[in-house]
Amino acid sequence: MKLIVAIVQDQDASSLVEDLTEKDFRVTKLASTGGFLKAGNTTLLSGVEDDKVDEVIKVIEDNCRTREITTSLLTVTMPGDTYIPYPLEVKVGGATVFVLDVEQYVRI
Ligand code: 2BA
Repeated sequence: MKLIVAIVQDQDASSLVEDLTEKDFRVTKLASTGGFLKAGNTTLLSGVEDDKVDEVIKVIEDNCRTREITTSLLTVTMPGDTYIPYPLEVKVGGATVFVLDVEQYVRI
């Protein structure tokens, strides 16, 4: 068995969870925050049989889009806490996916 950890954009999360559950995959949705942008994103956990991993990744691909995001990060440039915002363009990926081996899976 594998545990799929997928970090996706909030906008894509609902349709992705819907598609996964429609296909009988179990999924847990967590609210998360990206370390770089410090903006909300969604982390999904899904435990699946080894032979289903590709199918889940395909569903993720079908639902998640790459987006250009313009944001403004704050930086401290002066002693005395002067904050200067500067615009930053980043391409946020459709999804960041980790596939981990599961040692044991128990449902009680
Ligand atoms: P954030 O850390 O908020 O990153 C958002 C986007 O900012 C990233 O998109 C990337 O385009 C850019 N970015 C991140 N760190 C950067 C850096 N040091 N320099 C320049 N640009 C940077 P994605 O790569 O698609 O990542 C989207 C979200 O997925 C991330 O949000 C983070 O929450 C998660 N993530 C990505 N890679 C990860 C990893 N190796 N481990 C854990 N979480 C990861």
